[in-house]
Amino acid sequence: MKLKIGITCYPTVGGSGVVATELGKMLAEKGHEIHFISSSLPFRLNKMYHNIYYHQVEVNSYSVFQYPPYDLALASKMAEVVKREKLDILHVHYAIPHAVCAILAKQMSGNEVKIVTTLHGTDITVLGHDPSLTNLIKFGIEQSDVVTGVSDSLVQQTYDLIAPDKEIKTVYNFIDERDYHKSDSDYLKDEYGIKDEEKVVIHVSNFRSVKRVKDVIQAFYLTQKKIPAKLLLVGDGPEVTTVLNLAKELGIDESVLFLGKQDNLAELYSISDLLYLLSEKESFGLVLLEAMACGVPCIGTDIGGIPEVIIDGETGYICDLGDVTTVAEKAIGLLSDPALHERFSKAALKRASTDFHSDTIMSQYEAIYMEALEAN
Ligand code: GMT
Repeated sequence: MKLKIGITCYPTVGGSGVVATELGKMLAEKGHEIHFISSSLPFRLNKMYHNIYYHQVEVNSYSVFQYPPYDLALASKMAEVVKREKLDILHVHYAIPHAVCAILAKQMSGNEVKIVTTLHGTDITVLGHDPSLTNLIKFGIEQSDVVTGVSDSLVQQTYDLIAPDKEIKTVYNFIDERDYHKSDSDYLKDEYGIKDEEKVVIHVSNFRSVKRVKDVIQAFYLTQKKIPAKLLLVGDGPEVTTVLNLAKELGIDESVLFLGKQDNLAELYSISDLLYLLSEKESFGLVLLEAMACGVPCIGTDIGGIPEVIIDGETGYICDLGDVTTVAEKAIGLLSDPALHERFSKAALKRASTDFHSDTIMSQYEAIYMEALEAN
């Protein structure tokens, strides 16, 4: 059955926007009609699809409003699109504000459309601690027809923090395998001045404090004492200056290459030997999956959904939060043993292409849409 699906996400660079956009593209390829309803064009929507439409939410700052009313403008646009295009499903990413906007839009448009809400992490793990928002998040979850979370850990945290009277299903994130695969991009090593004998460690994030990028620098500092290596820092955000200052203080600024935001990540993963993701909050860690799909083993913290993505001792290692010494020990062991590295790399590739394959995840979402349509 072909469906008409509205998708709302924050379309800026970030895991939830990436997943929502890739989902829309893949559903369109399966013949569904997709309507993105968001404040700007999702940044990964870089190709023409005859069955993908984009409806822009205009947020006007009339002087009558003290703050521009994004939520109301979105709900109003959702209701308009639901009615005009006869949407079957509104799939919203984030409980607040998006699920709450969808509930309003559903009421405004005659209560026919079904709401599927996907929780991504920060909506629960950060906002869920704010007592002034807990009831609103609970309302958004309970009034949705079906709710999903991107890891078992996030689902559990949602029950612990918000206690909604609603089943939440885990549907893991996925990537487009056509974009993420190992490529021959060794020329980049020359261009970045990486010597043949040097190993490459990579970290990709939005450099917010929860990503603990200073721990990445500390772990790399210990790693490069034993193994000649370069660290690629990819992304941008509030902690960049502090992080680069730390690299300078430790005397390793020559070995730390800050690349800023980049598009062709598969090429960077393809020249990398190891990825560090040492966050203090992480509901899934999409970059882990991207790296694994390019054959890169990962070291992550024992936090949130990270241990559901990395299999400790098989596709990488799990270390305690802040334990940079163990991170470095594990990294040195892996980077100095080519046979072990090869085994981890193959296992990472296999895991990315089986348990998290886009076909599997897409089928789960399609089943969820059918379940939502059957809900009263
Ligand atoms: O990582 C971020 O800070 C961005 C955030 C977002 O909302 O896009 O990412 C969250 O959703 C991603 C996609 O589901 C997950 O892979 C990230 O782990 C999650 N971030 C956190 O939980 C901090």
